[in-house]
Amino acid sequence: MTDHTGRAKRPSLVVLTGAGISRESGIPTFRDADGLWAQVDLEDVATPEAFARDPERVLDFYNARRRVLLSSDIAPNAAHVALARLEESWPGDFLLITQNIDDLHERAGSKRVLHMHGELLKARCTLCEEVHPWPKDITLADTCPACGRGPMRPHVVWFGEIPLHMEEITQALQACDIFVSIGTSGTVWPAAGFVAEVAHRPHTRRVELNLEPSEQNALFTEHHHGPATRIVPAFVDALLADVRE
Ligand code: BJW
Repeated sequence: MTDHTGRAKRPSLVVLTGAGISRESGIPTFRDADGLWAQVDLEDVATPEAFARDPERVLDFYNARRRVLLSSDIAPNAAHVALARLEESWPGDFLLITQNIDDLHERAGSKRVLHMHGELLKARCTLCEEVHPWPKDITLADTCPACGRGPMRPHVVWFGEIPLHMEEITQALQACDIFVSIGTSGTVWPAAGFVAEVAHRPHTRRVELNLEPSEQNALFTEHHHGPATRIVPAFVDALLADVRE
């Protein structure tokens, strides 16, 4: 249903977030100069082949990141909080898709969150594939609490693996009126292609909020560049004012 200007009355909103939204909370991104891929080779830690070759190295990488995430100095920032407020007040359908494996959106109060690259605080059985809450280190000696047999792996999506929740994501993208991308370089697929998927419908509003123009910059209809803690709350205020008009 649309109003007299042709705008949807209860617009459907999809938000995609990446590592940039959590950087000001103290969690490093991947591809910035101080990012994780400047310290370790992704081929050594973020592929199924790496896990098969040297599981201890891969477990160490994720165990260290899990300990950082659970340390007392990590907390959601103003951008996470603004998105939770947006979901709470939004009059239409709302979906938050995150590429991040941290739980800062949930800690800020977001409810409808899909972690397409998995979750750091969960572990998955390599045999029965059951997923379990796992707020501690994963070791080679750990076995699956469900089947009692399988060694455990981080519940994350490595290169060459299929991201999670793709059916639900595709449906939401097909129905959305507004697509907002926050803090992602737009270099990792399929997330990098979401803006192109919604751009097939020319009237979809496509907003990029990022420190700098991303790889997909040209496909957005609107750009706001700067740190997430500044530009996300300001954008959320403006968007909510707009739908209340
Ligand atoms: C700020 C900020 C601040 C900083 N405020 N902003 C050739 C061509 C095309 C595709 C491929 C290809 N070869 C292989 C592929 C596919 C491959 C891929 O994309 N490779 C590319 C590298 C080319 N993709 C896959 O393999 C995926 N699977 C797949 O495609 O399966 C096939 C399939 C799909 C769909 C249906 C059916 C089948 C799996 C990808 C898995 C990605 N995994 C990782 C690691 C695991 C989780 C973890 O360890 O945390 O996920 S890689 C890493 O990159 C992580 C991230 O989620 C992901 C995206 O990174 P993100 O979030 O964009 O971070 P950065 O660092 O890149 O960018 C941060 C941005 O923030 C920057 O722009 C900054 O400027 C900005 N920023 N500070 C605002 N304060």
